[in-house]
Amino acid sequence: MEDSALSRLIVISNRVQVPRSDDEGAQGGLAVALFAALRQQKGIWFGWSGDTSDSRELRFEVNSDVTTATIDLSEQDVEEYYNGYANRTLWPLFHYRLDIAEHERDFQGGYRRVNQNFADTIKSHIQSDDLIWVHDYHLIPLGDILRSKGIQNKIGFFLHIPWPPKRLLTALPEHRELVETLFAYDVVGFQTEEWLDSFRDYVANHLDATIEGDEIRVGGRTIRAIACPIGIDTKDFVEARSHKDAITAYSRMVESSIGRDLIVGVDRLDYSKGLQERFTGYERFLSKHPERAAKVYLLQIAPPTREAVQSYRDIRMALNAQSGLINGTHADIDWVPIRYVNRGMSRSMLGGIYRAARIGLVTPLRDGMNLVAKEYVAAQDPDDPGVLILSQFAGAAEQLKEALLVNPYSADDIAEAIENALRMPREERIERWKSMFDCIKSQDVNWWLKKFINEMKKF
Ligand code: GDG
Repeated sequence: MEDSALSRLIVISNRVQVPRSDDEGAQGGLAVALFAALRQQKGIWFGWSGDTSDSRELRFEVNSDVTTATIDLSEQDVEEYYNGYANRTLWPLFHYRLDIAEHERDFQGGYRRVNQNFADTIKSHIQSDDLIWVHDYHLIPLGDILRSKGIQNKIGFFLHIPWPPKRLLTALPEHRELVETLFAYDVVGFQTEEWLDSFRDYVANHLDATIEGDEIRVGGRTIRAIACPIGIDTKDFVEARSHKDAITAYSRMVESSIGRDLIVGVDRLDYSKGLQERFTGYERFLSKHPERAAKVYLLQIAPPTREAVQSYRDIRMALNAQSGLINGTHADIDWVPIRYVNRGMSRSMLGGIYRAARIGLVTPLRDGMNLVAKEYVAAQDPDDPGVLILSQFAGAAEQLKEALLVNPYSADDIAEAIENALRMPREERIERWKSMFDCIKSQDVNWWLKKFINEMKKF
């Protein structure tokens, strides 16, 4: 095998989506991070095109120096693999939502079939010295399937979402088979020490693993399991402050906020993001602090996602009702407490909006990392930064300790944090912001990429 410094990187993820700065919509942090990774290192990004058809053709394209290779999925694949096993079984279970996780054999079959199909399609394009990096819960068994087809390259896997505690995971009927497939990889990465601990706890108890430092041995295979928190392209985000859309968005926010403090939330419309609890917490704040009425407002940007799944349609309806009720109860003739925007903004506009906000309200009930928290910090004015209110259950809380950390289930906690943030003196805001900014600057997306790839090379 040649020196892996010269290796190509083959990134495999569910969706391939080349981000553009003028894109309006939640591309998700994964797409932005993977694109940045591939711009650094020559390679191919392989995955689903997002289109549905019965074609099995692999299409290559080059976009901004990144080669993408995509395939379509059939309607049945989308239903069973994507809407089914990925988004109705694994996503809720890994976000501690046992109550809505569905367990259907058809979903499991579709998941296996699409993973097989990915492996069959990519196999002939793999060269002997390529590094292969598989991403996220959609593709857990892919490495194992590639090994069964004779692929001996170094293969890494990174999980973008939380790893649940072992008692929760055992609710998945095929938990053991699924976790065993992870031992086909060389390196398995998690966002935080907490998710890594849960993984180690599971394999020690259910797979009789031998654990020595980062190395975990099960049967005849040893993997390195590490915590490797994903970052944002901090430099790019800071530079984007001067983009004309960012400046326009900033001015629009400042002009429409006169005399009012802006609190901002930006999330894909997903039950894991804690939007209902956030609205309840904000309403508690309004009720406890009538003197703040008309002096603040919450801008919640929440582009809908995964609308083929019922639980996502349910949360959308619930939030429409809840925001309407809060506005109906508290609004005045010249003030609405919540501006609830159900569509995406361009990334540059988001930068301007974050910057104009006195508070970034990021309160997921459970989140692998949460990049919005980091983007909010990156966008702030160093001389007069806003305050980040962050859920203690977001992976980002392990790094951003100077945020105001809250329990997102507690309306009182959220209400109190909002009041504390509004009262926080400038010196304290600067001090907290500086230490968070140092963290996202040193542990940015390039740091994450290098750290993971170096782990693969260590083997
Ligand atoms: C998964 C994990 C982990 C949102 N609204 C708009 C928009 N966004 C962008 C944000 C941010 C991204 O989407 C969301 O990233 P998050 O990290 O917050 O959440 P997930 O999509 O759930 O991502 C998560 C991540 O993977 C990476 O590992 O952090 O825990 O769940 O970049 O800015 N972008 C645009 N318009 C919007 O309206 N352009």
